[in-house]
Amino acid sequence: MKEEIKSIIVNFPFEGEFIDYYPVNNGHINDTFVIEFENKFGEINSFLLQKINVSVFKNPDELMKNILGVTDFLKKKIIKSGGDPDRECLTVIKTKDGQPFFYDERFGHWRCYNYISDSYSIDFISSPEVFMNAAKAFGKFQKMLSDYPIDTLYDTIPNFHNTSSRYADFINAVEQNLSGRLDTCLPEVEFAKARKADADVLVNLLNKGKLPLRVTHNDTKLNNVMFDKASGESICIVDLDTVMPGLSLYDFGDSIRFGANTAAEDERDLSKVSLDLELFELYVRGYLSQAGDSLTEREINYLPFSAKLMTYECGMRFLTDYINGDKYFRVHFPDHNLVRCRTQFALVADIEQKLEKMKRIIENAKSKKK
Ligand code: GN1
Ligand code: MG
Repeated sequence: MKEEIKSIIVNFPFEGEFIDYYPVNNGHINDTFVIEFENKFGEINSFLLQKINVSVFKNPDELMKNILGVTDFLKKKIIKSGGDPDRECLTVIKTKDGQPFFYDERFGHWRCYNYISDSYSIDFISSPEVFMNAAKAFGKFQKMLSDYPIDTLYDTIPNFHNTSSRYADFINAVEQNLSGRLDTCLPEVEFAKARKADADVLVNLLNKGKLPLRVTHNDTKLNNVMFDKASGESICIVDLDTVMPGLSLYDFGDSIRFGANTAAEDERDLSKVSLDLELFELYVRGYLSQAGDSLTEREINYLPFSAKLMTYECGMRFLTDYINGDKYFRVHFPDHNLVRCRTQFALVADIEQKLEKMKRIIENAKSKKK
């Protein structure tokens, strides 16, 4: 691998001597590495090198145009407000030829970002404040992009959070049973089918003009926030591949799905899976403190439902991929997608029990704002 990495990085304008690389293993789609160079003063400079998964992101030119547009826009705002654009926003490092990624038939598509020094990301909530900080970061991200020219964005993955179309993909997978695994996941298939009506709710509201289309992140997992090592404050939102026109509810709901679950996304012991209502409340407060003024009453009212819907959608995507034979998400063991699906569906069932309480939390947050 080191030889492959070396052949790729010579195409980027790095200074110093290439010292080492190591993989970053928390994504299910792209391959990510930290690469290190030593300069003549003996200092180590790090960068992020990423292989773009072009079977998922089929048009890397459009993908990178979105990212360059969004990062340029964010950097201007960060500078205006006195922030540090290199630390609070990703920076694409272009190739020696000025291209946003390097392509070679043998190696595929590779891009490079600055590495945000003295920062870390997490897969689990270490303290409630951390989740509050993540909520503020995603709320602020939403607000900063509220006047981004939405028509200039490409759909990097069409119908990404169109849950009606995700449902159709799922039914299609069941009918084709490409992997022959259908008989190993019948209860999960029934669980998904029983909630078909939910799949259409937000899509219908959007189509009727009752929910506004916004520029959204669409992959608001906790590990897509970088935190400052010294202060623990959130600094920067990363993984901008799916920044596209979408609903604010997608971003809110997906954050809850991942961060307010008391268990990991692929926990096998389903008794550990539940929605932590305190974390939900903290996220609501943090998110609304930043994005609240720009959200409509209806968006706010649908926040609890969005947590259920995004968890259902994600579970259904894992199940679809399991039935299709693990073509989309990276898996680390044979039934990984089924395990992930079961965890998501256990969380959906728990959210269903807690929806009334979640609605009360929203009412409470709204009355405090008034
Ligand atoms: C994928 O690769 P990662 O972890 O950033 C997926 C998300 C899912 C998530 C589930 C482009 O994100 O939509 O919610 O896995 N990204 C894509 O963990 O499909
Ligand atoms: Mg992602």
